[in-house]
Amino acid sequence: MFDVKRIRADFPILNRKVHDKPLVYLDNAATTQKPRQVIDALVNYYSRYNANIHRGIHALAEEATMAYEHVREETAQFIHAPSSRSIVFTRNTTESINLFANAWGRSNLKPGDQILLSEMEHHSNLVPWQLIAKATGATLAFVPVTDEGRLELGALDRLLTPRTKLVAITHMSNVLGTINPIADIAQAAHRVGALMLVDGAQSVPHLPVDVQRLDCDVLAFSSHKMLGPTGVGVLYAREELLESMDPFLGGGEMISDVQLTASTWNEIPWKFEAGTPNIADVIAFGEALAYLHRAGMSAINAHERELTGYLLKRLSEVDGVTLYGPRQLSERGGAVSFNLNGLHPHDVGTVLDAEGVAVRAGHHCAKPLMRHLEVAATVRASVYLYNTTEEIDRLIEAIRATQAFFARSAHAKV
Ligand code: C6P
Repeated sequence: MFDVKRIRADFPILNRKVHDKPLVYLDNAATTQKPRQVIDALVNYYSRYNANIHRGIHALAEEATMAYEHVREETAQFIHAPSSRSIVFTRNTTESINLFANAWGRSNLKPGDQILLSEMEHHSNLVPWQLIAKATGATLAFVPVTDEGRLELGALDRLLTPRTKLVAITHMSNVLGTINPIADIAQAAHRVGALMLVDGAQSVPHLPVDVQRLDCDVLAFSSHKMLGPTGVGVLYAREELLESMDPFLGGGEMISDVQLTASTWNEIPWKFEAGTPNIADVIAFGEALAYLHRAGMSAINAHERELTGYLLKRLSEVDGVTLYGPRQLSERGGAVSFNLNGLHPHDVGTVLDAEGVAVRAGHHCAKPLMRHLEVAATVRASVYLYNTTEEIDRLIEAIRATQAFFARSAHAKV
């Protein structure tokens, strides 16, 4: 059985109060909380074997190198990558996509080529492509979003042409919660000879993800959204692709030989990890992966699905709530956006915070999608493995308190 009580006991922060109320943390799509195993790994590294990696011949350097490289293996296993040579550590999803956009895009795109994105992309999977398109003369095209918050997949036939060189799409929308059928999109992309890049920032933390089943060429995700520390991202790319690409950043670690006017490159994946990496946080990320593996990604997903169903049901019972994104649980994850009639999302977020409930309110770094939804912002509650239905009840009570608060102030103004 999925033992939420036992899981919660591993997260010290969940015991704290906010504004004198027990914290209800429902901002997991922004970043997740950390179990003590991850926090302890950081303290253990700095207190016992802090050293630079790959360079030293002393015991500490060897231990740190072993631990860091072991996490590369664990990361490969977590997403079912055939080899850890496909795993590049970066700072976050944003950096992973920028790395790929620059290292691959600058030498593979030319005027007339097309990059196919979607209207529901986070700015991290949009702005890097705008920059590369400008630099190379390639153009951008977009899969539209339907009124139900799904991708309009029927448009793929029209949008995918031999000019399409890359399809870059999110696996799960951080606003709508929509889970996109990546394997189908990848198949269509490959039919026209395009590569498939997946933004996995919201999916890898919540679903079992298998890069071989998805048949994607590239996958980007962030440690901090899956119980790990901030400052660690992952770029997975097929080995041949990484082999064929020039480095993005130059400096220490990423070279094989350096002459005054030219250099040769280290093997993959180190060719893409210039300078001293984020050793401590990568090692602690390994503890996050182990934690998720022990809990079981399918069990986590089933728990979240139950919470999401309950959250959608309870929200739809509240008068004046507009919900965004698909209702079918098989098509969505646990990031749930909504608005309350007549209330600004930031005001809602502020009153919820006063009740001890942490949600996000804003454009969620998806401004084109906000324009499509014809809103400036939404309130977003997002669940994870440690959340409970009682916490969702607290959210609903807090929403009703918010409505009552603003109804009173409107009344007082008259
Ligand atoms: N979304 C949110 O509150 P970074 O910041 O690089 O770790 O992740 C970027 C990113 C990329 N793609 C998707 C789908 C995302 O949701 C995010 C991060 C957070 O929704 C912060 S804006």
